[in-house]
Amino acid sequence: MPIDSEESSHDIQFAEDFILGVATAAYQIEGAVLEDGRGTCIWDTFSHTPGRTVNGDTGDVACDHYHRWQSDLELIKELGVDAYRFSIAWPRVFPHGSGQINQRGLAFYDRLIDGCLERDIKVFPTLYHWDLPQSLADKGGWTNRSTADAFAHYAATVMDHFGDRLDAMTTFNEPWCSSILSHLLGVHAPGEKNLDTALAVAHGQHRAHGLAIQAMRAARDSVPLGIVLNTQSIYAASDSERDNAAASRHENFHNGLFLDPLFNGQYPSEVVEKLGDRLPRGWREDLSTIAQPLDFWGLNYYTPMRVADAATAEYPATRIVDVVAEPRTDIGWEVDPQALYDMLVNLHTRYTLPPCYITENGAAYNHGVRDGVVDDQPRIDYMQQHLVAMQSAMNHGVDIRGYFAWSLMDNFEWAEGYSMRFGLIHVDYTTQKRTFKRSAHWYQSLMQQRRG
Ligand code: GCO
Repeated sequence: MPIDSEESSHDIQFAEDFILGVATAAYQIEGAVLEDGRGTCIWDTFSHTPGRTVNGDTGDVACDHYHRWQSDLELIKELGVDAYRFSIAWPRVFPHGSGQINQRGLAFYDRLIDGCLERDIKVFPTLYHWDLPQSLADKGGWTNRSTADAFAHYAATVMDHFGDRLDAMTTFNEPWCSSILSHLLGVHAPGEKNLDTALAVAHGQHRAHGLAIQAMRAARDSVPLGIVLNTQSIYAASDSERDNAAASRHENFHNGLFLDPLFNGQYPSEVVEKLGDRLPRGWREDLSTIAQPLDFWGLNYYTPMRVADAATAEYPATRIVDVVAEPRTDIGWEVDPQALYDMLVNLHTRYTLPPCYITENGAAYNHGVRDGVVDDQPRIDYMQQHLVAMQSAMNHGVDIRGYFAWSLMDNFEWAEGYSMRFGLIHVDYTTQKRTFKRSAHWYQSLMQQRRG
């Protein structure tokens, strides 16, 4: 069903308890990478490796949020949002991934979380937003089963310490990125290109997720727990039989490799048939640990994926193609809100899922400040269209409980460095000056309109 594109997001009647928020991630905004006992993570290593990021940008300083957290919380308060989604940096809590706890790391998140509560902002942390402690990476990272055990201990430690003040907690942010994009496609840290490693990392992260859910529930069973995925609508690049078959294979490999073990307690049968002998030994015994019941799941959505057949390549034997010219954002991602609707309804039909939060949605538009104003109308249009698509999916019966804009402010966009701006708030990285973009004022008005 086409979404009602005439509807404006200001017409959307959000339920009173529908959460509207903003999202960030530790390595993308905090900076202070050598401060207060923080250990090194794989993104420190990767971003300092020549050629890995645009302009050789690193997260060494980023938005200096580690020092500016109070004024940044004031900005979140000024936006009027209900909740703040951020990530806790594992290497701040356990500089080497396990062993000695870094009390100064815990203290930073005490300040941040207490600062949210003082401002009546709900707290939605993520445990792992890609900053794996380098010490663990040096011992095999997620391919080493002991890393999952260390993650579970980190999760239990965080829940023990902060659990009385959390509104939710998610284990992983986009495990597809921290397994496939990073170990098969080589784009993210550690920049490997090996299918066997990528599969072992994906499985290792799945097992870590399951162990962490068990450990956090044992520590405190009152906090809603979930995971954040970046499933995408996968479309065939043409109406040929080969491209349609390619889209089906890619659906299994891109989405099913994550959704199926987490929510069906098994890998897609096609993945087992084609790659089962390349999954880590004993993978079947881990499936029951992986498929822990969840209170919710998070969807990070930006753009669809269009694939064509790549017959000579190894499974899934697909290639991503750009067949739709416009509209695109400044990072080159196609703008297609219908694809958000399609995917939400498709997953709702095919899986038994817990309630959903849109944990990230936003766009890269690199408008600068002119006379104190950042006129980013395309970002307002993008968000408006996707909120309408989300509402249409909700009208179709999809249980969506909230929407978090990516991102609160411009930040380190991984391999793109600071060249791509996703923020509602502009950041001048030379002066660290924050400036509300027009989209921030628009989002603020959405909050005000909702509150009446
Ligand atoms: C992701 C990450 C964010 C990105 C954002 C834009 O979804 O990839 O969670 O860290 O910055 O999505 O790429």
